[in-house]
Amino acid sequence: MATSISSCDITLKILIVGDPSIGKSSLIWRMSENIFPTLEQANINMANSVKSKAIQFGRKQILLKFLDTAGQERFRTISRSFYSTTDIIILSYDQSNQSSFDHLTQWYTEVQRYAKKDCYIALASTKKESTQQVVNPSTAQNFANEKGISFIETSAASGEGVDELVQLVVKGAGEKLYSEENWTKLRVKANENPNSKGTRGGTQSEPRKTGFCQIL
Ligand SMILES: Nc1nc2c(ncn2[C@@H]2O[C@H](COP(=O)(O)OP(=O)(O)OP(=O)(O)O)[C@@H](O)[C@H]2O)c(=O)[nH]1
Ligand SMILES: [Mg+2]
Repeated sequence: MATSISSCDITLKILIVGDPSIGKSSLIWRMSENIFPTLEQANINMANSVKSKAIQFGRKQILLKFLDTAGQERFRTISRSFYSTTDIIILSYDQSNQSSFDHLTQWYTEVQRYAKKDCYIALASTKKESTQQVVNPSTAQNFANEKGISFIETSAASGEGVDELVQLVVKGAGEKLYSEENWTKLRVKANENPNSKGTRGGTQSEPRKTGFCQIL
């Protein structure tokens, strides 16, 4: 049964899965704090820690909680408890690493097996700005089409595609988890909000705006 979103703010848990060293932690840092972390930052304190970010959607605040797999993916398997509590799974591969793309099928099978039925799944590449591109984006797009999921190219280093990825998964998960009617009402409110006109960037004194979401 759809949960009413008129009475409560929403928390969405996000898990990024994919091969080791493809930039999962860096993408979490970029999505949550809008910075590209040093290697040390990306690795320290990520085990057992959850990064959070509040985004404003109309008059509602949505809390995004990013779960980091902290090395579990080395065995190409992740604790089932991660999957069972996650609302959004971002399947990821590195555009400069062919085998990380080749392993997507295995990751997708695992996600299908253990994720919640109403979990929203999307495909995101990493390292889009890298000069060592080996995976053709159209091949990834075909993979996504086959699975019926959306695909976005991103770079934690340059920030490309990251806001779009946040918008995509929040909208996708919202529509999947909450009734279409309630989510549509919320979207109307978002459009009424003069601060959510879709400008990207923003100054330091004003919150960064990303499409219909305003990043707090
Ligand atoms: N060029 C480029 N390098 C990146 C990008 N994102 C991450 N990296 C680099 O890729 C390496 C791995 O990044 P992490 O974020 O630690 O990757 P991870 O998938 O979390 O790695 P593990 O947790 O060890 O599996 C680091 O050297 C990062 O600096 C990116 O967008 N572009
Ligand atoms: Mg990591």
